[in-house]
Amino acid sequence: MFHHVEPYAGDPILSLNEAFGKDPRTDKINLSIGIYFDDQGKIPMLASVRRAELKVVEHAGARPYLPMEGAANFRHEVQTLLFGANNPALQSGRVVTIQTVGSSGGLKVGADFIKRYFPGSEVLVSDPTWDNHRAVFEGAGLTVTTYPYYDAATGGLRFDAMLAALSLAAKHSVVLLHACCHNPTGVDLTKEQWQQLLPVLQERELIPFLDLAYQGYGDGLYEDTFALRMLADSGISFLAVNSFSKNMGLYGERCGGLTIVCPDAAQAVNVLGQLKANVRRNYSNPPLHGGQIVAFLLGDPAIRTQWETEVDEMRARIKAMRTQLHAVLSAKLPGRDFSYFLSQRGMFSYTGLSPEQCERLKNEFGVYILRSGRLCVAGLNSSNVEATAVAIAAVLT
Ligand code: KET
Repeated sequence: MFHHVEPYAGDPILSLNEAFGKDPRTDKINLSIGIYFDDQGKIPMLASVRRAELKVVEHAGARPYLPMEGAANFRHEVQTLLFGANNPALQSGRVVTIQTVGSSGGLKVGADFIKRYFPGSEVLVSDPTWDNHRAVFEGAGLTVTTYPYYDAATGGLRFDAMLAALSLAAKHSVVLLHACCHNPTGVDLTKEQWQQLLPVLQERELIPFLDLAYQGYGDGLYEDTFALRMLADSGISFLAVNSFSKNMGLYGERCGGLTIVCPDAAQAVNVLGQLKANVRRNYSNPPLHGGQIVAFLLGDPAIRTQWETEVDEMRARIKAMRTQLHAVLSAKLPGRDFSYFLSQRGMFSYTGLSPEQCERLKNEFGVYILRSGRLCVAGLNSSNVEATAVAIAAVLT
């Protein structure tokens, strides 16, 4: 019956992470998947999340289905986290948010929405981007192409080329943008560059689709929403997904949101209705537990403040690891420029290592980074940063 089913080649991130799990070496180092590990090499259970979860469990009762769009308190807290409580866009009723199965689920529901109402639109993603972006949009039946983004020569942004390409994009093309902490490069637009991008998006009537998977890991929980707030202020319509996998450590709970900012409240009602219909025919409604932890945490001022401090600490630890890796590598290979480790932000650095060098890192040193050269800085700690630098220096010489 299934002889025509071909083998799955695996996923470049998840399969490598699984390979790491099976590697018997005790000194192996996992810098593959985008997960934050603490200085002991463990995924932290944030104290704020633990407190919120205990409260949720204490009050837990029957487990009815959630509505298709998710829990009202979760959706409300997401909106205020993304836009600020007094944002006029929220007050006008033109912003709709649904609770999704991680931000991945939000991307898929958003992609299905685009396919249905803008069937001819192409999706433009940055070159490079998270591998799954292409997979999700193509899986929804859309055509995906790239716009210039990363400059391998400088380790920076090809901003002029990006603007030029988007200025030529067809009307109603979807432009996938990383709101902060670009994955895989760690290279972000500055505020000024976002402001320069805005008129191009408006003139071409492009549909921005923002991915905010790393809120809090760039410059701060509030600062990292700059692009969303700027677009909302401009009156432009756009989609955005956000995630609590990384900033609350709730990876396996699958807590995310899809938000669509519409021209007015009347259109927002219909957009929300179609998102609900889409959820219904995919998975009916999202799960309850993780979303309630998120909603409780964000709604409790004391626990929320504690969480904000914990996010600040995670961000600071990553920055400290960047500094250490840079220092050790610069000392070992004085002729080379490793300043990209310092300028790139978020969980990842793009090392420029070739696939062969990445293979050597894995096979000879047990250091796992993606074949693209993406290194998860959040997997470094005071016990493995030196060994990582030694291994990188070895494959570079
Ligand atoms: N968007 C981006 C840009 C992203 O890097 C991830 C996860 C997600 C969305 C999905 O997050 P979630 O809300 O958990 O569905 N990225 C890491 C893990 C993965 O590939 O699934 C990674 O790049 O390693």
